[in-house]
This record gives sequence, structure tokens and C-alpha cells, in this order.
Amino acid sequence: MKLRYSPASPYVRQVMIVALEGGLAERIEKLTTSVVPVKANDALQAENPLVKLPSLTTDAGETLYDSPVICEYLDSLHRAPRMFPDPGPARWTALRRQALGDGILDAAILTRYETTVRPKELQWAEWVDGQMRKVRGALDALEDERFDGAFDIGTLTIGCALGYLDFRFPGEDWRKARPKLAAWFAEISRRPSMKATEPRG
Ligand SMILES: N[C@@H](CCC(=O)N[C@@H](CS)C(=O)NCC(=O)O)C(=O)O
Repeated sequence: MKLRYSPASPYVRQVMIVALEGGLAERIEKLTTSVVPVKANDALQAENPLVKLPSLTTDAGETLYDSPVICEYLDSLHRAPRMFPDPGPARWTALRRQALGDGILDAAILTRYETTVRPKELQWAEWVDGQMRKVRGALDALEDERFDGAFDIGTLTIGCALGYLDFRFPGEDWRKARPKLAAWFAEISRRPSMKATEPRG
């Protein structure tokens, strides 16, 4: 399998965590790829018309995207404990948490593009405020979430979102008003798959 990869991408990180947890990492060839929304990338576009990371080309030659689809595909290939729970209440909880983690990431990345890619004279403060309101509101909701030791697609996605905030928004100080979430994050960050995929770049 070939994975369009960046060590800085929190969505790629989710895929790599699922791969590591399932013992599949050796089967994945990482093709380091750089993406910026205002720049064309013809090679990536030929595989993924959305021109985003990650995308995964399977051994059968089909290219899958986006990260939730790739994660679920990889999770179907191994016999280790599944990251996607079977149908039932635990699955809905995990998928809701996955959506919340991805939502934090989507808003944080829109903020980052607005502040680092868009020319200064075109930047829109209300846009940034609106996106960061989503991020902070989601973090506030997570402070009261009871994770009960779960490590699955929901909790790993939230872990990747918090890791991304530390990586790209070091001034945010999200831990200050959210001590339970901070303690939970410290605990899951000790997991080998989380450690091996800490963001770089
Ligand atoms: N929903 C997508 C989001 C992927 C995404 O936005 N990836 C970023 C890199 S971290 C990207 O490719 N950005 C380039 C762009 O938006 O054009 C997923 O979960 O895979």
C-alpha cells in the first residue's frame, strides 16, 4: 500500500496510529507529499481529486480518501483489537468522538490557512474568531467526557486534535481551564503508537 504522507498532518497521524495498532505499518510505503490549498499538485490530484492528505492506494490499485475511510479500511485488515467498535452504543460514541476530533482539526486548519497562507491584507479576524470558537467549545465539551480507558477511533482522533493544537497553536494554553482533558491526554500520549507519530515538520 502507498500512503500520501506528511509527518505534520494530524489526519495522516490518525491513519498511522491505526496502522501501528493493527501491526500494518510495515506494509505501508510512505510517500512524503507537500500540500498547500493554493498550489496545484498534479501527481496527487491524479490519485485524489480533492488534492488532500492522506490518500492511500491499496495493493489492488484503488485510491482511498479521506482519513476516516482509510482508517476504517486499515482496521478491516488486521486481527488486533479493532479501532472501530462493532455496531452498538460503543460504536456511536466512538464515531461521535471521531467527528468531534476531526471537527476541531478542520477548524484549526482553516485558522492556520487563514493566518499563514492568506496574504496579510486579506486576512479576516472574525473568521479566525469563529473557527477558534468551535475549537474552544469542543474542548470545553470534552472536559466533561468520560473516556473510561477507551482507545479507539474516537479517542485517537481526539488525541491527534490535541496534539495538533500543541504543535501549531502553542500559545493556546488549552490545558489551563481543562485539567481532566489535560490529564487524559498525557495518559494516552504515552501509548507507543501515539509517541511514534508525534507531529514534526
Ligand atoms: N477530511 C480530510 C481532511 C484532510 C486535510 O485537510 N488535509 C490537509 C493536510 S493536514 C490538506 O491536505 N490540505 C490541503 C488542502 O486543503 O488543499 C481527511 O480527514 O482526510
